[in-house]
Amino acid sequence: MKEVTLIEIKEEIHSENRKEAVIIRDKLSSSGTYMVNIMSSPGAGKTSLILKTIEVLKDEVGICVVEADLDSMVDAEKVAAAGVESLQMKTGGFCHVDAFMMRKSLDALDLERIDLLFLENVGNLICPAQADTGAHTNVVILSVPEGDDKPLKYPLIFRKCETLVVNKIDYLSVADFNMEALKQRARVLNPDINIIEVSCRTGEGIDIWVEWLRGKLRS
Ligand SMILES: Nc1nc2c(ncn2[C@@H]2O[C@H](COP(=O)(O)OP(=O)(O)OP(=O)(O)O)[C@@H](O)[C@H]2O)c(=O)[nH]1
Ligand SMILES: [Mg+2]
Repeated sequence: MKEVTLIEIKEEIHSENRKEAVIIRDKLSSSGTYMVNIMSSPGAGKTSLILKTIEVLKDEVGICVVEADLDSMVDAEKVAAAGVESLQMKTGGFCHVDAFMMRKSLDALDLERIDLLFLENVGNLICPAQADTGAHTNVVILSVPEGDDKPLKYPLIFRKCETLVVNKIDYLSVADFNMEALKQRARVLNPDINIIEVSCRTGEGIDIWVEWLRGKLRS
């Protein structure tokens, strides 16, 4: 009988990715660029939150947005129309961004001019949670219409994020959504999680989000 050779591909890929992510974070830090990785399911409001942030911070700090999508330039064009540099990363079917993809994007950017770099990750609550992109902070957006049970179903992404933005709170009056239950479920997974409630439609809570970002940029 022959011996079976076992190669742990998944662990090897993750470990290579982690090393690359450390290199990216160092590179960003040395150019004074703070990177925010924004994750959510499709349509929760990633682009909307980025556009709202641009409205407030555009004249204060140098902003750039890396948009990751399976296909299309739709979101990058919205960012460009808002007067901010954007880069569209077509993942060609990949359901998340990893550090190697991020490295390619950074090579195309002049980091010296960028204080705040957003990555809008691919819309997906599962795969993006598994890869370190090199970002300084991870943000997850959950929108009210998605339901308050999502931390129970997709725990990893809630464990990996520093901040949970609950978007579309303008729907609260008509939705079957229990904010306290959501917060409690998120805190069981991640006791230090920072939770910010916003509506990108009405602008409610955006000041709190922007203040949190300003604090990060100062630190
Ligand atoms: N009512 C309401 N609608 C919102 C809010 N935020 C975003 N939307 C709408 O929700 C839809 C999706 O928002 P996007 O910002 O494109 O969501 P996304 O997460 O970037 O979507 P993908 O990039 O496709 O994953 C758009 O029609 C927005 O106008 C909000 O706070 N309230
Ligand atoms: Mg988008």
